[in-house]
Parts: sequence; C-alpha cells; structure tokens
Amino acid sequence: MFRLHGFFTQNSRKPLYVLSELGVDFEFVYVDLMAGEQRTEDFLQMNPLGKVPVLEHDGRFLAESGAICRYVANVIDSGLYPADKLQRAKVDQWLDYFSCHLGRWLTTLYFETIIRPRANLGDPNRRSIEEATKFIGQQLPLLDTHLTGTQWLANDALSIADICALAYVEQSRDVDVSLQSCPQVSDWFSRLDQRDGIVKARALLQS
Ligand SMILES: N[C@@H](CCC(=O)N[C@@H](CS)C(=O)NCC(=O)O)C(=O)O
Repeated sequence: MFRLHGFFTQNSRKPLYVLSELGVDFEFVYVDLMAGEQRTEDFLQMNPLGKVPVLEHDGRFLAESGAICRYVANVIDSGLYPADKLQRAKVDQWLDYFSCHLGRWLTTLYFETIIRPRANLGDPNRRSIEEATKFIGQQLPLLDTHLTGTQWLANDALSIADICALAYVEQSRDVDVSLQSCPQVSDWFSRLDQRDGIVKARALLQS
C-alpha cells in the first residue's frame, strides 16, 4: 500500500496521477502548505527538507516527485516506465524536459499569478512573469512539432512522462496560456485530460 502526502499543485499531482493511472492501491493525505503543515515535527520526520510530495511505502519515505513516479512504476514493473534502456532514457528525457523547461515556466506563471496572491506573498514578480511568458511562447510550438505524427511524448506510447507533463500543462488553464495555436499539444492534452485515472485522481483533491 502506498500513501502519498501532497498538496493540490503540480509536483503533488504528478505522483498522484501516476499512482492512479497505475491502478495501485494508495491513499492520498492532503498536506495544507498554506497552514504550514510541511513544517510540523511529524512531517519533517518524513521529509526533513519540508517539501511535498512524499511517498510512504512499507514504512519508508521518498521525496521528489520525479523519483516517486519512477519508483512506483518500477516497483510494479509497469510499462509506463519501460524496461528497455533507451526507451526508459527517452521517458527520462521528457520528464527532465518538463521539470527544467516548459513545465518549470508554466509553474512560474502559476506561482506568480495564483499561489502568490492566495498565500499573501506580496505582489507578482513582473520580470518572472515576462521571462516565463517568453519561454512558454518559444517552447510550446516546439512541443507541437514534436507531437506531430506521434500521440505520446516518448516511444509512441503512453508513459509516466505524459502523465507528469499533464500536471504541468494543465496549469495553462489557470494562467491564461492558450493551447489553441498548438493543435497537436491540444489533442495530446485532451487525450490525457479525459482518462479515467486522471479524473479519479482529481476527485481525491476535491474531497
Ligand atoms: N523538486 C521537488 C519540488 C518540491 C516542492 O517545491 N514542493 C513545494 C510545493 S509544489 C513545497 O512543498 N513547498 C513548501 C515549502 O517550501 O514550504 C519535487 O519535484 O517534488
């Protein structure tokens, strides 16, 4: 049994969506970051770095969303993280791309325009917003080109890279970034957005 401790934002959604898509038995424990629950003694015992998400499995703990997704898919030998070395590296390539580039910039916009006001963290940082907007404008069309002729990010097959990327790209709805001029990205997004595992996982965030 897996237990995921997380918040409602993208780093927690990545493993939440992966666990749900893998169809494994798991529990989601909401950690209210706005209330500082990540700094309680109990939480710091699980992750001394004071960050979500944290996975609890057989009494042991693992942090970092990407590591959690890989671990869970590995433990159950899921094809969503393929065993073939090159195919696996391709999945890693897209996981890293989203953490370091497109996903990172969408998250910057989400933080500046949604989280910062909600958490009373002062005025949005205009320079960060401009920088993120510029890079998103450059990177979305490149992703669109990549997705021309393939349904999924890596190996022409659904993988944990797509599921994690969804958690980043869905932020576009809240930060006013349109996918309309990128039809392949829009199609890829719709294919993922409607999946049972994703819909079920989102329901856990609302309960
Ligand atoms: N690289 C980490 C980032 C984790 C992270 O920054 N988590 C944020 C929420 S998205 C957090 O716990 N913030 C609380 C804090 O820093 O006090 C991952 O992918 O899991």
